[in-house]
Amino acid sequence: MTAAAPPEANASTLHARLVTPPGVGAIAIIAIEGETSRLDALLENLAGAPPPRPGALAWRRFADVDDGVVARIDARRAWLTPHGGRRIVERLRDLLVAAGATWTRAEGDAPVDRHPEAADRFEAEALVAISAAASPLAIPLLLDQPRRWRARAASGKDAPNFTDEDRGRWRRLDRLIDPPRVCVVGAPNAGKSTLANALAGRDVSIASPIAGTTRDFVSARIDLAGLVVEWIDLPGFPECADAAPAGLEASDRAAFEHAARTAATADLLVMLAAPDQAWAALPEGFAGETIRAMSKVDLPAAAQSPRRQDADRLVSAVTGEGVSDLVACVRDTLVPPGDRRHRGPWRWTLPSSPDRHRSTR
Ligand SMILES: Nc1nc2c(ncn2[C@@H]2O[C@H](COP(=O)(O)OP(=O)(O)OP(=O)(O)O)[C@@H](O)[C@H]2O)c(=O)[nH]1
Ligand SMILES: [Mg+2]
Repeated sequence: MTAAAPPEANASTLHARLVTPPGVGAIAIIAIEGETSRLDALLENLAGAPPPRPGALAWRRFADVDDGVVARIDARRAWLTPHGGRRIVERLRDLLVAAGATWTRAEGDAPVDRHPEAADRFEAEALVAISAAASPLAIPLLLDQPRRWRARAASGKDAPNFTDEDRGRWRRLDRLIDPPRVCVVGAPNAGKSTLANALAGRDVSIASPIAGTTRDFVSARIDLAGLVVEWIDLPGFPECADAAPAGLEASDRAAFEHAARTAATADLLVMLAAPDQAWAALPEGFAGETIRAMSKVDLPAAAQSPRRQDADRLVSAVTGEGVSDLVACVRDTLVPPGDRRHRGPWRWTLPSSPDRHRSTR
C-alpha cells in the first residue's frame, strides 16, 4: 500500500485520504484524522451510531452509500473500510468533504501519476480530461490547453485575474465534458418522441398517434453535431405550466409533476408545437435557455400556422427537413461558437474530480 503523507492535522481540521490505490481492490481504506470531538461527531453523523472507542472496531453503515468496518486507530484517527469501487469511494469522499473534512488526493491518482508519458502537468491534466470528455468537440480544444496554460505560466500571470466572463465561458465549455440536459416539452402528439428517435437514429422512445403515449420520461445520450447531450423526452401535457391542469387522473398528475420538475432542471428546453398547437408554458423557476420549434412542417397545415412567425426553427422529424438546423441551434445555444473559438485557457471541471471546486491550474 502506498499513500501520500497526510498534511499536518491542526486542531480545527479533519483530513481524509484514500490509503489504498484508487479503483483497485475489493476493499478501500479511507483514513480520517483530526481533533477528537470533531472526528467523533463526523463518524456519528456518517453512521447514525456512536463511534467506536479508540482501539475498537465496529461494523457500520456509511450513510446511504455502503457498509464496512470503522477501525478507530486512536482518539484522533479512524479508518473506514468500504468496498473498493471508484464510485463508492467518490460518494464517501463527497460526504466527508460536505461534513467539513479536507480530502487529500492519494498518491497514484494525480494526473501526472496517471499519465507518466505526459510532458508536464498541463499535458497530464488535459489527458485526464480527454478521457472523461463525452463530446468529440472537446478533444481539439483540450489538446490545445497545455500550450495555453504553459503560455500563461510563462507570462508570470499567477494571480487569479480571470473575469466572470471567463468563468461563464468555462462553465459552458464544461458541457463538452459532462453532457448537458436538454428537455423537450410540448402538448401530446407534438412529435417529441418522433424527434428523439430521429436524432438518436434508433427507437429510444415510443411514438404513436395516440395522445399521451409517453407516460414517463425517456432519456438518451445523443451526439448533436459534436456535442453529446442527455436528451430527455417528456410526456406531453395540454399546458406544461407550474401546476398540474385540473381534472387529471392521479397517475397523470404524478407524471405531469415529475415532468415539470425534470424540465425545470434542464440546461435547455426545446419547446415543440405542431402547427395547430400552442407553445407549452415554461416550468416555474426555469432559468435556462429555450428554443421554440414548430414540428410537422411537412403537413399542409404548416403553411398557414401562426407558429411559423414565433418559432425559432421549423422541423419535420418525418422528412428530416430542418432537423440538422435544429441540431446546430441546440449545440450552439449550449456551447456558443464564440466560446469554442476563444483563444484563452479553459479551467475545466471534471464531473467526478475531487478538485471539483478548486483547480490546481
Ligand atoms: N407528418 C408528420 N407527423 C409526425 C411528425 N412527427 C411526429 N409525427 C406523428 O405525430 C404523432 C405523434 O408523435 P409522437 O412523437 O408520439 O408525439 P409526442 O409528442 O411524443 O406525444 P406524447 O408522447 O403523447 O406526448 C405520431 O403519429 C407521429 O408519427 C412529423 O414531423 N411529421
Ligand atoms: Mg411521446
